[in-house]
Amino acid sequence: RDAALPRGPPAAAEPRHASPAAPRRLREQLRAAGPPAHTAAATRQQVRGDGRRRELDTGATPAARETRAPSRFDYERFRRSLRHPVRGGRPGEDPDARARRMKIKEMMKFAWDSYKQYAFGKNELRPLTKNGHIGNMFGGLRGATVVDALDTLYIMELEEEFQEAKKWVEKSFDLNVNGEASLFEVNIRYIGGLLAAYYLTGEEVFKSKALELGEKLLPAFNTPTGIPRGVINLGRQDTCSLFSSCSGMSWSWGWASAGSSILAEFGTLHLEFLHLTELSGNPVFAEKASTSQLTNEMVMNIRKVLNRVEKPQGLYPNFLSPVTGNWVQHHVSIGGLGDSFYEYLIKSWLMSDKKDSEAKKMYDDALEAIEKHLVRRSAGGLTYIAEWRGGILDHKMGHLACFSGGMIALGAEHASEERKQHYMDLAAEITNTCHESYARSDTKLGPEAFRFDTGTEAMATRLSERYYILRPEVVESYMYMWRLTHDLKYRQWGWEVVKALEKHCRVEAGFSGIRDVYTTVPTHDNMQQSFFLAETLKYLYLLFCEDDVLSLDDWVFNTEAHPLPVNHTNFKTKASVQ
Ligand code: DMJ
Repeated sequence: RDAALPRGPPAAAEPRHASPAAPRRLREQLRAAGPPAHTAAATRQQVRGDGRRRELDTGATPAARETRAPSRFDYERFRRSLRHPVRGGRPGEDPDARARRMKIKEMMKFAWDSYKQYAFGKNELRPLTKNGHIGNMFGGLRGATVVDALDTLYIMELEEEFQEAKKWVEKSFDLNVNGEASLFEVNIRYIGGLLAAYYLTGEEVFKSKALELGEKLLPAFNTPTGIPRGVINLGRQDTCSLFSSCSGMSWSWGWASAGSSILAEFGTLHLEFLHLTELSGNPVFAEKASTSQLTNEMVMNIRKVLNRVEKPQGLYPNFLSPVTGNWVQHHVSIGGLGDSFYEYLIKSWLMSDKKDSEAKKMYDDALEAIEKHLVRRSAGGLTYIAEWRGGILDHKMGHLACFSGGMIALGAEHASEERKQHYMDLAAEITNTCHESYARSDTKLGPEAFRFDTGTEAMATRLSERYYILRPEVVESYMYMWRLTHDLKYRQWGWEVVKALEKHCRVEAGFSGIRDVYTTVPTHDNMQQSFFLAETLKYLYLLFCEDDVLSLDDWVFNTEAHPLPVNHTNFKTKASVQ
């Protein structure tokens, strides 16, 4: 989760840990296979395990793309398989809930309109200076807010705005960029956003952009273990010709110990990559993505490595070497650096229509270890999840860790009979603690991190941890807790957040994060994060919808709140390559 945000300097400024070993391996394979059949710029070749050569369409030219076979994914059949309509009001619903939902829709429209007016096509809006921000998380890609907002606009029935966003994707979303991107961020925001937009609307443009971008991420997996590195140069594939060096295409973050990869980054690919496989109609891409090759194998391979390596006390540390497949440090956290790895285990199982039992077991075992070693109760009776540093507990919980209330509730439903209630209680207690971190602040918004030591409970103790950047995790848990318990307090708590956002974060030209939640005259950070539109406003809206709007029976939300369908029917039969 969001390893790139406030933790480290930008990718471009990082010392690089090039990955010579994997390209070398690739080159050796290629040499063993003999000279290339042809060397067209847009085509590379790789050798399969069985020694046969296969072509990798880089999709570098429009002509190359046109030769792709039409998709075999049967969209209409997929839509018919959904158990509930995806959006819209329901007869007889609570008028207060409707009114609150409409207020949240107005906030979304305001956030979108402001972005459109001052920053359209840039990655984020700077609402105080009224301009756009590009940053360096997305490797030259633009329009992060457009892609992140698509499905929220659609679900909220902001039709005109959705069309504006779609048109931008069609006409201006350029994938031929050259820059260093976070594999994780591009995957959760862009691939996730495009996939969700496709599944919700059936518009081909979203699918083709997702597949094309997905291909650009594949070189990150060229490491000795197959564990991807965190940073990828999106523009460098074309320079990696058959017999020339591919090195320099991916790196580890400079701030990550000893060239390691981050658990939450390589552990947060599974949902999107399985859908890239599912949707691929391009024989070349599908071949890569099918059972034994690239995308599927890549994400399944990550699990193999994780199952092989010894876990201290059953816990998963946050840093793993992509070269040796061993842990590099013993820091464990359900917040930043670890978080969405756990989330994707339970969601992989749900998305597989409860067939991926390996993911379920990994989740169950991990949660048991977390509960035993990390979950603690404060003197004041608040349950929290501490961080673990080689056996020593740091009694701190990050805002990011607050997604775990929702995750544990989601998993509780499917726990063994004797554990169900226990996990629901744990989820409710953690969500309550996260609510306390909001309730104890002057703005009623929560800090980036809060602590349980030196007499403090659920409050930030360091100046550097007092900020709020429009993050979603607390309202995400309210949404799941509401859907799974129907306890009205979760709607009340969500409404408190709406009021606080309006009061402290709404400015003339959009919404801004604040630097200190403990003062009612907050300083704004001049940034409307794209996840505010993708997640915070979406989860708030869903909190005031009937349960069958984006029903949890039909959809799982990726870690950026982009809905991906549960695989109830085996569409792959229809969609697979001949
Ligand atoms: C989002 O990009 C995602 O939720 C990610 O998993 C964590 N960080 C941000 C929001 O806080």
